Amino acid sequence: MNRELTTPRRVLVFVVGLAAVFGLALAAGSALGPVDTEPASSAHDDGDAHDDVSVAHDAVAASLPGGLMSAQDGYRLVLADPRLSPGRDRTLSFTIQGPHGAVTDYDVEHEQRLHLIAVRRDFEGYQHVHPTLADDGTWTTPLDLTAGSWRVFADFSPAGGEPLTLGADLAVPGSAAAAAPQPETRTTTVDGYTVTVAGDLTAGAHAELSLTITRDGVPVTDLQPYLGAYGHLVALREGDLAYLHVHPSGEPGDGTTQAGPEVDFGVEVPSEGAYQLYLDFRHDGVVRTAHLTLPAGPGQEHDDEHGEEQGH
Ligand SMILES: [Cu+2]
Repeated sequence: MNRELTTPRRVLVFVVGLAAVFGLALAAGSALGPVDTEPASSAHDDGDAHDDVSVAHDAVAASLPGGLMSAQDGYRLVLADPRLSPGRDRTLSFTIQGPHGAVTDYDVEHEQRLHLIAVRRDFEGYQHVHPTLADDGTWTTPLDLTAGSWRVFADFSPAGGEPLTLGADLAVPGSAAAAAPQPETRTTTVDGYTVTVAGDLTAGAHAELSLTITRDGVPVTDLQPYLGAYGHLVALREGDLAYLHVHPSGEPGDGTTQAGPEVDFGVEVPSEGAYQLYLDFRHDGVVRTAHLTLPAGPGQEHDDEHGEEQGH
């Protein structure tokens, strides 16, 4: 499953779409108009200027990295309370508002109907949890929160719809020292497990990252599947927390994918900059998260006429 990967063509669409939006938005006198929350299908009836803007908005929305917007394609992430007290097991409650009110039907993706990522904006806190859905469409989950500015991401597919990642800010009051994001970090240790990443990120180009897991210097070769894979990798861009959820190149039980010590990912980041990487992996029945940081170097020029889409 590589649905989260951005292909070179999508990057192109992003650039072209952005140019279209800026051009048209200038003409319309507003570069920051309201987010278009109409379903994409409503934007195709005729060709007047407003619809051109809507189409351009949709093109941009479809090709932006996930998580930058709280509303997209007619769906909106609404937190019951955008402020929560610091502490353990604080209850986050939210709905996904759709064209017909709170969404109650979801497609299962990676064994869950909705994945929620919570991260403090200085990358000092990170949780990947699976909230519980009530009949009325209210999701709830406990989170361990420290004082600071948090971002939560809901990664889901409304039943029969396209996958979406919506993001919302969550304030946790209290005195918090905002940490500087960790610099390039290619190896880290969590609970006695050492995780090392090989490979380099390049803006707008497919990259292969190989993450190796050892414990006490011994390669771990009996990773356990977690949500249908030997690892889940979330990449967050520094500066705006653009969200990329990446899955390994192979699946458990496919006959070729080994249960460690290496987990390989194909990933394409949309721009230069630093990316904070969080790898979830499961061993001895416990899911652990390793936090790594990689810079992304400049990419090659893309040619609109001759660009070829890479298959994944
Ligand atoms: Cu999940």
